[in-house]
Amino acid sequence: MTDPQITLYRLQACPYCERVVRTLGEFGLEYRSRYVEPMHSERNVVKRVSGARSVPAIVDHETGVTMSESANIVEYLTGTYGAAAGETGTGEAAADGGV
Ligand SMILES: N[C@@H](CCC(=O)N[C@@H](CS)C(=O)NCC(=O)O)C(=O)O
Repeated sequence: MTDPQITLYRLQACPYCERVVRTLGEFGLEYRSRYVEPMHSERNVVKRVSGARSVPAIVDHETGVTMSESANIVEYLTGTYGAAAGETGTGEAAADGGV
């Protein structure tokens, strides 16, 4: 059995996290949820991984990408795994902010 490709750091009833969960589901991506401490000051695990205590945060073990901020995560997942990703190449537009 292989480990899921993505680890999602999340919190129960966090709408930003749910947005990422929906996107992961949309693209059929396998992920493992790691629930962080509700107390912000105690979220050392996610802080170590992403540099921030806020959730959601993801680690994509396939690409080596780690990031937080739901909008950035959704953009990354869409650019990398969305329907258009195969057509345009590698989702570079999303990765560099489309500049
Ligand atoms: N702008 C962030 C907001 C995320 C957010 O507010 N998450 C809450 C939990 S629902 C949190 O971790 N707050 C603590 C913090 O932002 O440091 C995003 O879209 O991901």
